[in-house]
Amino acid sequence: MKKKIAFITGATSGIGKATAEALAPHYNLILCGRREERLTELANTLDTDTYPLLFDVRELEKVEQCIHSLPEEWKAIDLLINNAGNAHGLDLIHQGSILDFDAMIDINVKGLLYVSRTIVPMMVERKTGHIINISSIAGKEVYPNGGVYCASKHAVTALSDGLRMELNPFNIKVSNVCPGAVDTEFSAVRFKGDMERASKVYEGYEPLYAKDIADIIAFMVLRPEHVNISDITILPKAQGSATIFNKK
Ligand code: NDP
Ligand code: 8X3
Repeated sequence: MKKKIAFITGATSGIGKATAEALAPHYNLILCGRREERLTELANTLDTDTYPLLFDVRELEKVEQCIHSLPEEWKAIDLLINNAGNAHGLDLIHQGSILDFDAMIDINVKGLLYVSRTIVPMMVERKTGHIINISSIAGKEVYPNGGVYCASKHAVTALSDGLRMELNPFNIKVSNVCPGAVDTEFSAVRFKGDMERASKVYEGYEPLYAKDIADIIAFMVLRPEHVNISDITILPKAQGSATIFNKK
C-alpha cells in the first residue's frame, strides 16, 4: 500500500528532524525549513520518499506558493506537524527586545497559522487528517523572563483546542504536544549562539532528547483511527514544573 504523507515544519534540527526519522518507516515526508543543506542531508539519510520545501514560516506568500506548488501526488497531506519555532531571548517584558518579541509571535504563532491556513482546507476537502502542534510546558505555565515565549506557546495550545473543535465535523484529529526541557538547538537559538549559556540549561540533570519526543509523536500517529491523544505533556524525570529542576 502507498505510504501516507506527513508535512513537518522545522525538520532541519531537534524535534522536527528526529520526528522525520521516527516517521520515515510509515510516511513519505515533506520536509520544511530554511537551511537547505540540512534538508538535503536529512533526505539522503531517510529510507522513504521525501520532498524538501524551503521557506520561512513568517512569509505568507512563500508559504502559500511552496505548498500550492507541490506535485498533485504530494498534496494529499495526511499528517501536519507544526513544529517550527523557537524562543528568542530570556528577558523581562519591559526590557526585552522588540525584535525578539516579533520573532516569537511571528514564527511560533503566525507561522503556524499561515501553514495551517494553507494545508487544513485540503484536509477538510478530503475529510481526513491529523494535525500535531508542538506547544510546550510553556504553553501550560508561565515563567518570569519567558513571558512572550510562554504567551506564544499558550497561543499554540489555544489554537490546538480551537482547531480540534472546529475540525471535529470533518474527521480531522488535532493533538497538542507539550515537551519540557529537550536538549536541541533551542537554547543556542534563545541565547543567540552563546553555547556556554545554552549548555548550562541542560547541566546537572538528564534532559529529554529530541528522539524521546519523536517516539511519542510516532506512537500518537500510529494509534487506531478512532483514538486521538489530544494533549500530552512530557517532562524529563528531573523536571517538576517549567522552572523546578532536581539538579545534582
Ligand atoms: P531547534 O532550534 O533544534 O529546531 C527549531 C526548528 O524550527 C528548526 O528546524 C528551524 O529550521 C525551524 N524554524 C525556526 N524558525 C523558523 C522559521 N522562521 N521558518 C521556518 N522554520 C523555522 O529547536 P527544537 O527542536 O527544540 O524546537 C522545535 C519546537 O519544539 C519549537 O516549536 C519549540 O518551541 C518546541 N519546544 C522545544 C522545547 C525544548 O526544550 N527544546 C520544549 C518545548 C517545546 P531552520 O532554522 O532551518 O529554518
Ligand atoms: C521550551 C521549554 O521551559 O524552556 O519550550 O520554555 S521552556
